[in-house]
Amino acid sequence: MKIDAAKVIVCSPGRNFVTLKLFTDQGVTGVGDATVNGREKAVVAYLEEHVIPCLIGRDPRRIEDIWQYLYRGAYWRRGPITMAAISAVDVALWDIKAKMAGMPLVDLLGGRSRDGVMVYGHANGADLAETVDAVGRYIELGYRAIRAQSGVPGLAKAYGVGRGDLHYEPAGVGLPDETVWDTRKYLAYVPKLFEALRDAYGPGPHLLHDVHHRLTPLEAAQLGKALEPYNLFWLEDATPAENQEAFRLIRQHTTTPLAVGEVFNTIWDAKDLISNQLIDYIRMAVVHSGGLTHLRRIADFAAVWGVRTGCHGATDLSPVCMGAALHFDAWVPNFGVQEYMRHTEETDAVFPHAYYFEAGALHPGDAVGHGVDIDEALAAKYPYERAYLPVARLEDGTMWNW
Ligand code: KDG
Ligand code: MG
Repeated sequence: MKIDAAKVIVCSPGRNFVTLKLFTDQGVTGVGDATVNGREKAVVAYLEEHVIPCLIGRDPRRIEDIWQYLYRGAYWRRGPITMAAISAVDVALWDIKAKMAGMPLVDLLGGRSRDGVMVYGHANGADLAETVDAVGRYIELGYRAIRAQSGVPGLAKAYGVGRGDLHYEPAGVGLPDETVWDTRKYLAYVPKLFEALRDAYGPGPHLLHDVHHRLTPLEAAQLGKALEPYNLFWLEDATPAENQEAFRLIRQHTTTPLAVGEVFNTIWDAKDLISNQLIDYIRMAVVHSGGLTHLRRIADFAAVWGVRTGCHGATDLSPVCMGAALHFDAWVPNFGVQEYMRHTEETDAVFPHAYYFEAGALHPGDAVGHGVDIDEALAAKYPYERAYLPVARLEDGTMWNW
């Protein structure tokens, strides 16, 4: 059996997606997501110029060998572009293997460990009252876990506050939007938000919050401590994690559970955080961490240290990534939660999928493979548009972490 062709499809049904489709001489095809938000064309070139020529003629059943060939063989290892390209190949190959076996992918991974995958939705509002209402709407929709983000008094824009109730999309067409950040205003406000949420909805719902890399380790420790009375499910990306050791300081001061990892690419980015038990949830996504082959290893390593998974699932991760993630989540023994930020109707139409939402959980469905495809004719109607994530500056103009 041979891979006899490969195609990279770029489309923008509301936002940009990069999809790899692999073809075999036996007529079985597989698809993988290769989207890196705001740097899409870099992955396209990496795949087209450097990966696909090495794939043609290879046996698609040899997933491990192809993974090692692309990782070790590049010499210049790791990084988001390389690992997204490897992931796209890996997920397409698992899709092909599961289709050949006539099984949903979860059955190849070891079978289901649970009936549904608990997801958290994104509630947000321009102010405290709007955010409290938005959380209530998610509870009515059946969500058991909800991320709450709110506009901050005195700041014109805040991370996580979107344009509508059920959709939040940070990337914008054109050059990067500039936003202004002030840590003191934020820190004074967030505990009030979670106090109001617990007053309104009691101890039942799991509540989550994403700091989005904005704080220093000490400020993160202060926030974690201030939020302890409200029993968060997790506090995410409290400080930038290039320096894994930075989380030790946060950990020493608070028992609020910590989640990190959406921007990580390999096990090496998380090794110290996990083995020193500095975090509770590892957020790496199928698309940005080398696919299922690598993510499985990270999850097994995390299980040794009592760390659970909480895969990134923002809208820039395409339905192909979501499909693969749900098969992984349904299997992985140390599952925590899966992020679910709904795609638009246009995106859902371009990527027909077997997964569905029911009672606060996503279900991968019973289709063979990972259950997600791309409608190429429809995709062609939505050409690529250059788009970027926003950037952040402090009030005096200094660049900060968005
Ligand atoms: O591309 C960046 C987004 O995926 C990110 O800003 C979303 O932080 C995010 C989250 O937790 O979903
Ligand atoms: Mg995040």
